Amino acid sequence: MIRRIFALAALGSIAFAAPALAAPKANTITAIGGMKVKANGYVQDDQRWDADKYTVKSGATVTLRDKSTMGQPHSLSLIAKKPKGDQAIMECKACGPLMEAHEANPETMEAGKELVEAGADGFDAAGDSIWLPSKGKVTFKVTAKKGAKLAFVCAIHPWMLAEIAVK
Ligand SMILES: [Cu+2]
Repeated sequence: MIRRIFALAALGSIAFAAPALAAPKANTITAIGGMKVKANGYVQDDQRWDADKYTVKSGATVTLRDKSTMGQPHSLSLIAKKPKGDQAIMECKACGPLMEAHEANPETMEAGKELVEAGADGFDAAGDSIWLPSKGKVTFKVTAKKGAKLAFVCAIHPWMLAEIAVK
């Protein structure tokens, strides 16, 4: 009986030892996830960034990659403040103007303008935005000062909200 309990305890520890989500690669932000549809049930779109918060040094170049599976583009767009609550998130007041600034074509989902600079050069102000084509890889420079917190959204999938902490 004692032996059996030990065996169960060992199994339990194996379950707990399952690998946690790998930490994102330094200076890299990746779009991941896809969509699941249940007939007469739901649509579950879990396209997302691979972390909620990234820490990047002021002046660093960040690589943005798409590894999501729906064949859709994304954008990394700085916003003044992360919206709170389902409705505010889905309404995404910033998203329409961001799509316009990118000269996005809603039919082809291509951007006429891949980089939108709102403030000074580089990413430091709300409205700075870069387009990430499906399966693409682009880079941008974080020029905000140390201590800044840059909230960002994907203008196409407004629940893709995360933050860059500048160190
Ligand atoms: Cu997106």
